[in-house]
Amino acid sequence: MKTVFVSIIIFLIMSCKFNDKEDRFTIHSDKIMEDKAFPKKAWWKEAVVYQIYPRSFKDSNGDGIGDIQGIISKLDYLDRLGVDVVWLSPHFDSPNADNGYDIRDYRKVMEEFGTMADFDQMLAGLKQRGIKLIIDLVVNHSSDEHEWFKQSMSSKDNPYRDYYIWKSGKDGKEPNNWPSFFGGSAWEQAGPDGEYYLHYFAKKQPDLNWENPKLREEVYDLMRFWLDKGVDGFRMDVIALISKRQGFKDMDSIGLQHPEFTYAYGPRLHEFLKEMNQKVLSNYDVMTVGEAFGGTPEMTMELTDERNEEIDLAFWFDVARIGRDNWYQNDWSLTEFKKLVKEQSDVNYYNWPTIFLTNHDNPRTVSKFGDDSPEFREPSAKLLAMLLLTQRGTPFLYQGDEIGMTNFPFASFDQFDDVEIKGNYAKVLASGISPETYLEELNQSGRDHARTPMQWSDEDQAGFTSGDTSWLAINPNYTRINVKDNLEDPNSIFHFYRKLLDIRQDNEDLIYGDYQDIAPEHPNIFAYTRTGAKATYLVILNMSSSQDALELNSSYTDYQLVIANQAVENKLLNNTSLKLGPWEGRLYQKNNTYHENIKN
Ligand code: ISL
Ligand code: CA
Repeated sequence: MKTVFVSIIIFLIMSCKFNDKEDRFTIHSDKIMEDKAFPKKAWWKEAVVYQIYPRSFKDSNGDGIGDIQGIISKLDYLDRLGVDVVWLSPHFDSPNADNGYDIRDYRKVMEEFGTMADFDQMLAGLKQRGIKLIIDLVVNHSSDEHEWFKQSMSSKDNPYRDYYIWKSGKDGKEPNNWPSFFGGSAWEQAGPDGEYYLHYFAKKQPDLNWENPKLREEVYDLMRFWLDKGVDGFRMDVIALISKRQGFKDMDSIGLQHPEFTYAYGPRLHEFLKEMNQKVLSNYDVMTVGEAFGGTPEMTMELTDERNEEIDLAFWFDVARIGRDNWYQNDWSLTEFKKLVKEQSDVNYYNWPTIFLTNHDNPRTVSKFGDDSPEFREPSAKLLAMLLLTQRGTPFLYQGDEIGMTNFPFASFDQFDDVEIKGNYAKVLASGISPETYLEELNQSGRDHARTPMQWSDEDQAGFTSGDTSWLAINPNYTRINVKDNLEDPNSIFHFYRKLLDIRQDNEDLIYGDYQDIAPEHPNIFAYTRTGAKATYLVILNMSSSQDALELNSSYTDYQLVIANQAVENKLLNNTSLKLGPWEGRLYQKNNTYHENIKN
């Protein structure tokens, strides 16, 4: 009996699999779906996010500094591109010790950026276009010019004293050997009683004391202030650092090399985030994404597992920062990169990945992951767009990447603005690195690369400002790399992003489908599939500046070409050995239809 039953099953499968009628079906039984249990849908899983660094996006009043009216003047541009969410880097009142990541008043708009009326106009303008807005929540630290800190510093028994972290020195020195990320000690002496306050970042960024329930309530209040204005969520700055290890013990030499592992994922992090979710976030339909460097993928998933009710998404930096050791950019291999992408995407049913290759703290995507030479900048920028927009997870794009903006040619240190670069200068030289070497390394890894003003046209100042200077030098290549030329050229990087955004938003299986790297060991080609209920997609990316080939097994036939960054002769994939040109990227699709009757 059993053999009869088995042979029926085999017959069924064989007959279906090789049935050459139009309505042939691939075995896409419920079994696959049960195993993978279709992820729970959410708008923030389907959205593509575009990060704006307001200081560098668009200046409307000629002072050389980007502002909110400048953003408002470009809302139609964002709408045309087709992004769903804008992540706005800090827009709050700040002395700009760290370009807004040092907040002086959480309920006021930075003067250079405009007024609260401007902010409300921008928010309304985005909503009219169906674009959501998430803002930057910077609550690991504030500015030292915040009223809370002025009070806290004034005396030991001031009611705001414990809004920050104060310790007595030890043997006339800092309380312990913890370093700041921005050079020097993480402790600074201040106030009438000679105590030290903690600052993981610049001296002007004192860390807030999350052990203090009153401080936590202040944070929840300011979150409600912006959510009640209609903001759709938060990107949470260095959120994994808010719980401090209360022993404040000295670090050993290993810890000192990578302080982020000592600073991140402290003992009460999950407790604080659960409280924040319970008291604030759970009352709104919002999206939250935490900046979570300093942990493993498993630790990151602890933050975003929906059963834990903490935050929705997290940035895990091992992909975007591959090869990085502080400011050093070491070589890396594509196979290593693909392993990290798999780790990032291998989340369980209750998690959802983020996909990003840069942000305002990192070099330009095409310069680090592509080839920004005149010959290959365009094809490689388009190929990277395919990578970002066909992966499983929420893609985060960074302003300027949609036109292939490149790193800036820094020729001297005085061209840098970044407090992290300046703060580490003395420490780097003291370690025996020459200024030339540091400059060379920073020309690969410096944060200012991503902060040079947006290049809108080939006019003066790249159309960024009507003034004759801008707060940070504009890349001299703006005459050939700018939005205006991109909009006018149907084959531009911009229009390629726009088409890919359309394709992604129209094909649910590109969003929710399973991810499978089908050539993990290939040294130059990144090839993977995305398999969903209706269709299987095949993405083939030659991430090298030379021609290469990929052997596919015979199951990859009858795939239709959807889009490619270079002309492709045969739109139907029916041979199994593929030759790809330098930086050639292709997206194929095969529809999986299956008979309803087969299921019962
Ligand atoms: O990696 C870093 C520390 O070694 C920095 O590039 C960066 O500061 C870190 O990723 C944290 O970034 C966030 O917090 C900083 C701010 O300077 C960054 O711009 C922000 O993204 C302090 O608020
Ligand atoms: Ca301005």
